[in-house]
Amino acid sequence: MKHGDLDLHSRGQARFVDDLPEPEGMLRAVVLPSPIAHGRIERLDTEKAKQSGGVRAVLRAADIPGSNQIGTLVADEPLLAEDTVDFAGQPVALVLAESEEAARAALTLIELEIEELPAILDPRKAQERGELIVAPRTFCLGDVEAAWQQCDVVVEGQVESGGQEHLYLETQGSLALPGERGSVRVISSTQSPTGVQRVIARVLGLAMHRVEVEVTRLGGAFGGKEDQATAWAALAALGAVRCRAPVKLVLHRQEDMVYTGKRHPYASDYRIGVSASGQVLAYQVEFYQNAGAAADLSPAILERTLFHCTGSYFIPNVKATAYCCRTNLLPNTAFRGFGGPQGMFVMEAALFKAAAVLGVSPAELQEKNLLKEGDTFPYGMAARRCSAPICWQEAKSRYDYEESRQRVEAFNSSHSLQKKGLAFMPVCFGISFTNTVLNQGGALVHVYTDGSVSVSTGAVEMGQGVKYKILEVAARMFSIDRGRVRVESTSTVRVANTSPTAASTGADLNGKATDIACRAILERIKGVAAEELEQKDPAGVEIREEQVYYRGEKTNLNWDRLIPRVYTRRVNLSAQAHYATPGIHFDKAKEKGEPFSYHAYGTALCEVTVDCLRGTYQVDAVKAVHDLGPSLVPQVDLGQAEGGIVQGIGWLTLEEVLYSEEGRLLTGTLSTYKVPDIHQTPGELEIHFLEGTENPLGLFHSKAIGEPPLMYGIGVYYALLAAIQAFSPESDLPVVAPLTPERVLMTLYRDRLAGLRGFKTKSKRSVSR
Ligand code: LUZ
Ligand code: MOS
Repeated sequence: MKHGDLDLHSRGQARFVDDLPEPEGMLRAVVLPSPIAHGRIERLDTEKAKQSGGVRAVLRAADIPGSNQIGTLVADEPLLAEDTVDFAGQPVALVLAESEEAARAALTLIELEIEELPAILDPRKAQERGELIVAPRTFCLGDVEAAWQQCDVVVEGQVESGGQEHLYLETQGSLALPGERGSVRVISSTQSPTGVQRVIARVLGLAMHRVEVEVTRLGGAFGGKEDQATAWAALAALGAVRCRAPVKLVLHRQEDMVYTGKRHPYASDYRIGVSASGQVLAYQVEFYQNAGAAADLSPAILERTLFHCTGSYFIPNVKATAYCCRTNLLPNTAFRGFGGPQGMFVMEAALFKAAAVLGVSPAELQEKNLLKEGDTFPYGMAARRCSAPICWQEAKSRYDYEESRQRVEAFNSSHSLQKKGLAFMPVCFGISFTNTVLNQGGALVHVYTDGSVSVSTGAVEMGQGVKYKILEVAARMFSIDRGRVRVESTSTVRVANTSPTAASTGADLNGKATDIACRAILERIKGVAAEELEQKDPAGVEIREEQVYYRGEKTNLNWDRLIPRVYTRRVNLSAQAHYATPGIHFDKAKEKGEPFSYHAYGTALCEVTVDCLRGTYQVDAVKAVHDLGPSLVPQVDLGQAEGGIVQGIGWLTLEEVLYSEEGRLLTGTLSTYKVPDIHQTPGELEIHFLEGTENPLGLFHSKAIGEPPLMYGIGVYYALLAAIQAFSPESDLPVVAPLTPERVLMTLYRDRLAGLRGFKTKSKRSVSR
């Protein structure tokens, strides 16, 4: 990793938005948020605030020159509130002042009166009241109604999964620099430079060519800056254009936690039908997505829940329905996995309970129903190059499942107040944006006359290491030293109409565009080399480790000598290229198609130990076999897998997003919201990249890595449930995440607690024939 930015990061020299040198006359912007979840604005008086020292302007919706609309999928989100507020934390006014202190002082002088309206927080209630952001969608395969008759056991249940704070190290922020004729240049901490450019143009009433958005790097994003960096960039740009001064808007940690949306909580109902031999014959599921107060990316996220509702399994009869429910919470947004984890979590709940009712281990049911080559997903696509069974078998043998199972059983029978649990988690994740249009990438490559190379793409570096993969592509294509290649910041001027760096596709889409651009330059370079060598056949020229060969023979030309010759002969040393994923399509009317370029597969084995006196637990091991194809940059892929797993564990075990009954976030600080630290990291965390596989559809035959490993964390939840079951054997354990130590304790003793007054447990029905 010598050519990365690790030296800058470790020395604190890597620059993020808030580290940029501050331009002369720069103003600071701060936002007045709605203090309540739902209400009608009766009065907004900014006069006193405007008179406050150092204040340049206080802006409200009426000050927006273009359209006060930042919604992208659905036009339902004002940049600044107009007549109503729909969630606590919603921006109502923007203060611009010479210092942050002055701006904050002015905030307290704004007079805001709101008549409170009832707030809906629960997605099921929202659905009952018809508060849906888009029409419900249903994916069907086979005929569930007919299939129930053939099942020997039919089991039902409810599942709840919670939100998750992104907690990127760098909070949301933007620096906006006004230019000539009302144009603006914005440095934004966004995953979606073009998305930000488009919205700023709309809000300011400008053509897109007057708005440049540039991103050097992000200090993490995890989906939280796919759509939700936009508001802060647009507010900074609005301030810059209105005040004709540079404006910086960077959220404090607590502001970021209180103002920005999170992973969607889901409530779900399922029904699963299994034959006596353990074949899952039918699965029906309804998802109630808590979208929050505006659409944001919720409909797309909901779609991915449907795509992954059967997880890593083949089920011949499926009916899955999904509701996008409008509530008065923060607009929830993209988060690593993008609705997929929520869908898979319910599938695993259904298998866990069905296994308990059948009296077999969940592993047996999981293995029996695992996807195999040619199986059809509910959306009509067939599983191809399906490595689900190999990964499962490899995990089973490599991690000594049989031995572990016996060891865990022996431990559990000899310990009454400590129990261990074991669970497999197979993952199958579709790679491509489910919105087909977004599956395109771009690159601009220059070779300078000294032989150094500059690469710009549409990909945003957010710590995931896409930069190193792009660098690797260019270095391999030219066969030059990695130190010769520089991967530039991402700018809408250099690469236009970019898709967000998201959906695990950043390296595939932009790496392939880089590949195409480099190839075009290389062809021209080879043409010149052939001329220089007085040879007829450019195809006979090859560059290997900076040395030029002709038909396998070393020549006296090398990269250093050749490139200036290309320039001297007036041949173009630059190329722009575009890549669009071939072969993908989806018909929303039929809910069938081939939405994904390919699927990522793998299996993890998870082990936990629960202290049944205290409810505390430790994650002993997560060991995964993951099919990645040949890794392009193994350190990057390993880092993504490890980080994803720990983040997945955090989502389902520790991280609890709580709101008051009035819809105010209660967990908006790091003292009330717990993310995993080294103590919650699995004692053993092992990732084995399956050997000998190839993915012809991926970058240098590799596979995308960003999101899939997060879902191995789901296995830790079911390992905890298995441990709880070992303590209090019953088939009807509630499936509510996060499974915090507090909730573990309540679950362990829920029979006894149920006798106490005022303590409610949900009763669940299971039907068995
Ligand atoms: N973002 C998006 C995503 O816009 N579409 C997707 O399908 C997606 N999938 C995963 C993560 N982000
Ligand atoms: Mo994402 S959840 O921005 O890939």
